[in-house]
Amino acid sequence: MNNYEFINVEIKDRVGIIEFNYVKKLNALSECFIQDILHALIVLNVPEIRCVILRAPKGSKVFSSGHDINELPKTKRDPLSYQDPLRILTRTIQRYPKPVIAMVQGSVWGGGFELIMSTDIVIASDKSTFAMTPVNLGVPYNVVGIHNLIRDAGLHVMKEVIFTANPITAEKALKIGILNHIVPDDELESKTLEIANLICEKAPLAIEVIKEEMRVLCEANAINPDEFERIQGLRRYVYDSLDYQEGLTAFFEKRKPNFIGK
Ligand code: LCV
Ligand code: LCV
Repeated sequence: MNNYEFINVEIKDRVGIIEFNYVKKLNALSECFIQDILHALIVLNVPEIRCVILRAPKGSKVFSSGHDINELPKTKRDPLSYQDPLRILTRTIQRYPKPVIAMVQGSVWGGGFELIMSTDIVIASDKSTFAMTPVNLGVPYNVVGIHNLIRDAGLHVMKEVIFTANPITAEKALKIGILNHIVPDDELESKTLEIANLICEKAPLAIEVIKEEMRVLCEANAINPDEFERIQGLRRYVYDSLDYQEGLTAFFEKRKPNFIGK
């Protein structure tokens, strides 16, 4: 079960636990890391497993530093296209026939924020923080990603979270509906397992169909094809912009970006 390079998988009763083991890259959502998670989700999709937990190692300072910025295309390509590894992972989690619980410790950044938003239940340490960062890099976040973000939390709050890229506290994240529970670090594992084990006692087929009903209903948004293509055109203008290149370059040069709106 544990022939993975970037995760450790453990089974506790009927709970499958996927622990990140990519700390050297601060659990950045690199393709190789995501491939391991996707493979483990397939392996854990058996009747005797009733719930899956995604977690960082105990005591983690960073739950996930978000997209691996090295893997973002330099320009002239959508940085968040349908086949992007993170897009595949969020879709897989949302369609996964068992509840997926994010057990969060440490700071959550960018794509990591969307990753936890794609899970079903989020239980976090009271010291964790959450930052949505596309405007730090000049990234035109994609339509599905934005929908994942604004669906659960109010629009005004999410606009401030995204437009300022300021990390928010666990308390604030709980208040706006991003988190289900916040607990002290030393209670995080027991609280998460308590909820996971309660789910394991319930009817799995009913859970599976109700989860899928909720996904379908939440995604039942009428957006006409012309509007969608118009937005894609606007996004292309952004990821072809000098600002997008400046955002990436500034990150690698470890300096503040100087955005000029072109
Ligand atoms: C590649 C990294 C990363 C990283 N990728 O350690 O949502 S969107 O649109 O923005 C989407 C595109 C997205 O998710 O973009 C990524 C958003 N992520 C962030 O903004 C977080 C960026 N990272 C940080 O702010 C810091 O690294 C944190 C606070 C996570 C940890 O700070 P700490 O001082 O502990 P360093 O910053 O020194 O990072 C250690 C090494 O990891 C690299 C970083 O460049 C550094 O590399 P070097 O050792 O070569 O200097 N690194 C960190 N995050 N997402 N590489
Ligand atoms: C028939 C009952 C019921 C009852 N039907 O008194 O949402 S869904 O999908 O689940 C949907 C299908 C639905 O709404 O399903 C029903 C969900 N309801 C429940 O799970 C509540 C089940 N009931 C209880 O937990 C207890 O009865 C409560 C806490 C409501 C009351 O407890 P109390 O000790 O005061 P009893 O449990 O002794 O119930 C008295 C009698 O009423 C029956 C129960 O089986 C018992 O019958 P007997 O006297 O033959 O032992 N009863 C209770 N609820 N929904 N019958």
